[in-house]
Amino acid sequence: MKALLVYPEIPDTFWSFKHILKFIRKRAAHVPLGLITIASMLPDDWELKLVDMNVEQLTDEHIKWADMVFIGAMVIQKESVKLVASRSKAAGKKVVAGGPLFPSMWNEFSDIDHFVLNEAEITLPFFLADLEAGKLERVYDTNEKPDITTTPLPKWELIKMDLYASMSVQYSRGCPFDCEFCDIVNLNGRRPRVKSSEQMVREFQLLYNLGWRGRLFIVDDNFIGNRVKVKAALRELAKWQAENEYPFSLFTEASVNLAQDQELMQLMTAAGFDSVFLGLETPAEESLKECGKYQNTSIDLVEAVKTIQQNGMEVMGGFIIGFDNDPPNIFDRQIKFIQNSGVVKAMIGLLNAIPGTKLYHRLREEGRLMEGCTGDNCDGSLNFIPKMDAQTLRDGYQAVLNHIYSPKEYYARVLQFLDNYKPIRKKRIDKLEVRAFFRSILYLGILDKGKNKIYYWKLLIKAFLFHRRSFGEAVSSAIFGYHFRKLLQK
Ligand code: B12
Repeated sequence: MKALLVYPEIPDTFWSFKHILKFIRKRAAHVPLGLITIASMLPDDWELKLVDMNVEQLTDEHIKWADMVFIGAMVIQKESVKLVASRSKAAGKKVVAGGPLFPSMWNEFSDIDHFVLNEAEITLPFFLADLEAGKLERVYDTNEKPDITTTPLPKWELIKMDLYASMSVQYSRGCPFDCEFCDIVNLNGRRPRVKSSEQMVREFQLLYNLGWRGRLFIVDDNFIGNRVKVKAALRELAKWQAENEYPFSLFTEASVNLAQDQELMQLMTAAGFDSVFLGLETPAEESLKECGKYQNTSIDLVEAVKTIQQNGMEVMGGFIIGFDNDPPNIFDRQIKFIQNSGVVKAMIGLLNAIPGTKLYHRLREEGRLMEGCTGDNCDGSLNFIPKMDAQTLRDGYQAVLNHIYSPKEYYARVLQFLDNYKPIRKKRIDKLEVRAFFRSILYLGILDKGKNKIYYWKLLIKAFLFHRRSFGEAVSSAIFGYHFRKLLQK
């Protein structure tokens, strides 16, 4: 069997970091971990090829080569999935699909023959057994949540590592919280399931042996969902990182209660974490309650961000506008909230009702749901009728983006962050970063518009004089600012 694994195109979004990639000569920020994980679950005697359309083109030759085309995707890749499926179908190939896009939307894809839904550790063996027996069904599904200590190591040899800015490893699945807009409760459940510490060390060692050095994304829903177990794993990973001279700088996603656990923050930085993404969402307490994000109501969110920064990790934040309870002054409040927190990389989105979420079901019951969830929370689209006038909401949202990503406010936020950030160890500067630095001088210090150049040089000088240990963060923040300006300002 010749199986072609295809990862469809992700449009230019907040997370694609497309405008940054030219600074570091990479084609994509992240690897398709789901696909290379299922690749290890396919029979040993199958021939496999992977095409990640974010780093290379899917050609007719690729499709012609295959007996079966396997597609993995999340909502944002929906349009590209349809094109890949129809091209494969037209070439007479069987098309199989899995990944977070499909559990709640599989019946929208008529060109896909078989769906292997939810976690493949459970559903893929049934598909493979039926394939062997020659009696395939259209949908393979389960409510069961597998023990991920049995998940195999990803098939990294399918990935052209040089083309990516970071690699990915997963430690846990599931999140104990139950936020109304999030898909995780449905997909991965509320009881966090974790890998063993030894398994994590094996995953790190494999990437190290394959020559990877640099950024490593721990792609968990909430890395600190099981605090006892994660602390044990972090002790092992810290030991491994120290023995190998910290080859990987780690980042992940977590809940805001991280700020209340000093030991956990220390263990994370000891293991090499230098940044963490938090769902901060909104300063409006009534909106936090509305979406069930109670964990954010019992804590001062701005202080929590500062505590984490002081403990050696940059905080990236997710913010949402468009809750039913958002007051009319939400736009100004979000601006102040973001500026005060010093969250440089602030992902501000309009609320999206992703199919399958509790929010989606509530809005449908209330007759407020509209067609067309793009999956991109930063494209200004709405797939429901908001309580606030829709145009006021869109205009206000765009005004927030224009304000916080204006060079003046953005660079002020970077300085605010540098004032507060206490890096634990000096950043390793590699060839890639030196190249990015020189390119930033060219694009931001020479070719950028008048005033923007001044902000850039002011930042570099201040960082050099007062924040020398964080100089790398200052440069990379300036580069990220360029991506956000290009993408989000109108
Ligand atoms: C890493 C990650 C990203 C990375 C993507 C990296 C990449 N190259 O894909 C980045 C940071 C770019 C990202 C961005 C976004 N993401 Co994201 N992301 C994740 C995260 C945390 C982990 C994904 C992962 O690698 N998991 C590890 C692998 C092993 O698991 P998996 O992919 O689910 O694969 C398993 C099964 O799904 C299945 N499977 C997967 N593929 C295939 C293929 C076949 C053929 C088969 C048979 C089976 C199969 O088998 C695997 C083993 O069980 C997930 C949450 C999660 N736990 O999955 C959210 C998640 C996928 N993201 C989500 C969302 C909403 C987004 C954003 C829209 C967020 C936003 N608000 O802007 C953006 C959109 C993209 C963009 N560019 O802007 C949603 C998707 C919802 C949906 N129904 O599609 C998720 C589920 C999180 C959530 N809270 O709801 N994301």
